Amino acid sequence: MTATGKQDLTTIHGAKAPFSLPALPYADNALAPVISSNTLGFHYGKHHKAYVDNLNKMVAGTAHADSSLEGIIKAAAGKPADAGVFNNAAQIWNHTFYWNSLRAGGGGKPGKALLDRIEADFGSFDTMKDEFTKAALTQFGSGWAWLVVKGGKLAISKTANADTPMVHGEKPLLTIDVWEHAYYLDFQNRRPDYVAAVLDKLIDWGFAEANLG
Ligand code: MN3
Repeated sequence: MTATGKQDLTTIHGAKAPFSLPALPYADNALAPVISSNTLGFHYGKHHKAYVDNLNKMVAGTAHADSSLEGIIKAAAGKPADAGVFNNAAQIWNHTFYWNSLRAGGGGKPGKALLDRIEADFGSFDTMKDEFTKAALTQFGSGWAWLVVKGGKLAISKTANADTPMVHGEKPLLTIDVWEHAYYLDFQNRRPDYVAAVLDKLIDWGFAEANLG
């Protein structure tokens, strides 16, 4: 854990194969009732774990076996022959980042340093929140919504399936998983209710501030 109570993602993402499933940064009932322990149990214990298990099998004995997770993501991006490696590696990274983007008692507004940046780059906090929500709701099918830094400015971005900002020249600050497995047990098809509840009650602006550096 770092000074902000979050995990040291640099160490986690810089580790080499065989990869291990990083511990959750809180108990599996910490995000209830927005994200139930049942959802977290499946999402972390089955989906996230499967990406780790799959990647370990895929990279064993290959040129990727001596690379870090981030090295594999960057090396495999955009290469059709490495699509499976990219998808599993990026999903490991995205999920660890997502768990750390949330906390019990989150939501509200960021501290002054980040709030000033948001107001400068979006006009207002509410405009940024509306754009974040819109990205999360308009990502067709599976994917992710992100608050990122791109070209020195804060921006909202969305990615499909396993795709991840680092391979698009963007530095992520926060993410929301909008794959159905992230919310279906708790909200069924109501993605708007899940996204609103995450932004209002769970999103960890302190994590975003720490990532801003
Ligand atoms: Mn997921």
